[in-house]
Amino acid sequence: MRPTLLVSDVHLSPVRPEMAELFLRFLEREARGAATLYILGDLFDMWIGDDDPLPLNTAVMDALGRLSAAGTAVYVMCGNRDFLFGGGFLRRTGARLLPDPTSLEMDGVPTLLMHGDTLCTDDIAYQRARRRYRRPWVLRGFLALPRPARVAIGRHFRRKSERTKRATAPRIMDVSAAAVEAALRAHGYPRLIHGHTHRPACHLHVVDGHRCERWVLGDWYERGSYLRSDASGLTRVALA
Ligand SMILES: [Mn+2]
Repeated sequence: MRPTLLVSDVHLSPVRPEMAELFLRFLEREARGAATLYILGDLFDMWIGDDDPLPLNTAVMDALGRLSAAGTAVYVMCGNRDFLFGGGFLRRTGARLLPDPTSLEMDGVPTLLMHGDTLCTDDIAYQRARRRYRRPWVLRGFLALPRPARVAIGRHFRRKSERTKRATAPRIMDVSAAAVEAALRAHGYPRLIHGHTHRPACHLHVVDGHRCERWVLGDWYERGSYLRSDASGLTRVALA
């Protein structure tokens, strides 16, 4: 049986070319042997539409396309940095969009997949802003703008988000225990996998008497990592 691999928060950006190289190598090597690759959000640091001609974006889309064509099923969930994937991206990559949350069975274990930002319910300002800018008419209006305007707006929001991140207490930006418990309860336990917080770990939660695991994926700012699921369970693998 070929394994299932999961990554998130690769945050691909031309400012980190060595991480882009590492991710492209991961797609050519480790991911080739996988039955399924789940990308749980924030694959790109910024996605202003499928028509961005950035060489990095096209290289990654084509590498995902080759991976899909070689027989690995690729699923992409939107993150808070890249929630504007459209038909162009999906056709070129052969990937399928994965709703957030998605619950499925992974190697026999019922598992809930999320990006993770919706679990950070103590960050009230962020949740309010998220509801505002994810309205369908806002997204449609944004995508109708000329590309340079979208790039400028995207950069503005990225800078703003980095400023807020520095000014907000780390506890506020982590997931809330109540939101984790509610998600596990709503989806029938016992395992949740998410990214977003960049705090890789495996936490144990007891929810309504059920022992649950919460696996947090790591980011790819300084090194790469992924989770691998097979019949023996989940393992975290670090890339050099
Ligand atoms: Mn995120």
